[in-house]
Amino acid sequence: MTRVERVASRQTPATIGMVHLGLGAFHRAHQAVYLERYRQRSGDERWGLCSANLRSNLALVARLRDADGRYHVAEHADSEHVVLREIGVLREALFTGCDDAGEWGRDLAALLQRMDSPEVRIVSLTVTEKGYFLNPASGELLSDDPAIAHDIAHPQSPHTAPGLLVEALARRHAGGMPAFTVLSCDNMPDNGKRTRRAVTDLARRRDPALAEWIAREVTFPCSMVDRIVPAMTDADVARLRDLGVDDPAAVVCEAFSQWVIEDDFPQGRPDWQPDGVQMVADVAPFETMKLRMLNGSHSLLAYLGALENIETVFDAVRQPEFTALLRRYLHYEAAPTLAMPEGTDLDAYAEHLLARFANDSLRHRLQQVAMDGSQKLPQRWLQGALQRLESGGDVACTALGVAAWIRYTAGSDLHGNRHALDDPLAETFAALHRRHGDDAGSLVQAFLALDAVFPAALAEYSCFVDNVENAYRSLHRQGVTATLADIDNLIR
Ligand code: NAI
Ligand code: CS2
Repeated sequence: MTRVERVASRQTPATIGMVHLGLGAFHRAHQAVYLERYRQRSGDERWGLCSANLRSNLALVARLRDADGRYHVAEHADSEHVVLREIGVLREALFTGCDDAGEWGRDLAALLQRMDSPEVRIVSLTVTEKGYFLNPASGELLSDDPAIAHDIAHPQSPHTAPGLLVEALARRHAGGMPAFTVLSCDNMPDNGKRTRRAVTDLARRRDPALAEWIAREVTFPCSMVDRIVPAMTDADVARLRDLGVDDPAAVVCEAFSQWVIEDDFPQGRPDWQPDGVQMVADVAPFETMKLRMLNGSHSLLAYLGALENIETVFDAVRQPEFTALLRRYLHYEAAPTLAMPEGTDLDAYAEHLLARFANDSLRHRLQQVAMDGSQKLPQRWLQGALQRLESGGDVACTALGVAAWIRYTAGSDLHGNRHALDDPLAETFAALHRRHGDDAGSLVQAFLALDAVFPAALAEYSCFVDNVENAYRSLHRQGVTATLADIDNLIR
């Protein structure tokens, strides 16, 4: 019997003080929840939300509008305990993407007007790692990407998040308004610095004086964000209905939540520390820890599990070989690369991660985690692996992970089941698989030469290259489970 705790939301409308770009599941289960809890506790109604989708899911925006922005978050500690939280802090839901008629920007004017209002002091983002249009390895703006090229040519009707930020800041600058703070909430290393890079590089192409003003006046604090929020499935919607919540805009997530933010908000911010937000001077240790340990483990499960047609994170960690691999990766490959503040217990953090992955109420599909590998793996595996190799350590688990990822990009599992490949570099990968076919040696070399993904120095470690090749052949020869059992024989 599931024990349900219901938390209602107050009716009073809030003033919109924060605009969010990327009205996805994570935003609704993380930033919006912290703002709702802050509002409930403090009574401060100045931090209502206007949230916009720039790309997908017009239907969600319509549903939220029909519900006056109200929706529910089901926070599961496990399948026996759930907190059903009503969210009322979302005051405005907008869509600026391309609609079914092929029209872009239906709410663009409304969004830019909202971002130009003096009450708005923070603009946050969850637009996925690829939504910043930066080269994942070098961090440079992808100025030849068609979407960025569009925004360079049509700066007043932007399609991208960087384009939108530049246009909104240009209007505030022209109107003599103070800037707003830009807060990235995506899983990227130095996410604030990278967002600053994307915005100032794009602004410089438009007007160097504007770029200077942005560099001087706009802050881009970094943040570490953490809460597992799987994409909703029909089974999740039905489960909520059984709990008395009929809400097509609802989200399901784990009970755990963390938000560590660099405290750099000259225009002000909510005093949300009592609601669980950690304000710090330096986010980098927390960010790197989470990206390498949690997200690095997720990606290991995603590619190795998907090759065996395993569906969810929960299904994968129930297999002892996978949990053994994660323990080895966490304790001997990821943790040794981290420099944490005094008193941080990485062993306890690792064990807590395994417990979170074993949450039986979350159907977190491996295919969702496997998405956008080219954008995710540099910060999850590759920078840490290089550091480890430079200090003479071995990276057996990472080498196996890279081999599994390369095989995953062929678009099928080891049993011939096809899967969609959702990645900005999907065509590049398809061409490499066509060119190199079953020649594991040249295929692996070709992938490791992709400088948009792999640091060039990694391929100079012949032991790493050999280990990836050996693992790739072993996956083909004997499958995932046997390869996991045989990992020590594969590694030189
Ligand atoms: P989602 O699929 O529910 O939403 C993705 C959002 O990104 C949508 O609003 C979509 O319109 C937008 N988007 C995608 N590509 C874009 C682009 N090129 N330009 C502008 N907008 C774009 O995914 P979800 O779960 O909300 O995750 C989004 C991001 O949040 C992740 O990529 C990650 O960086 C971060 N995150 C997610 C967590 C999770 O467990 N779901 C946890 C921690 C961080
Ligand atoms: C996941 C993350 O889809 C993915 O890539 O690894 O979204 C993960 O669930 C979160 O970062 C957890 O905070």
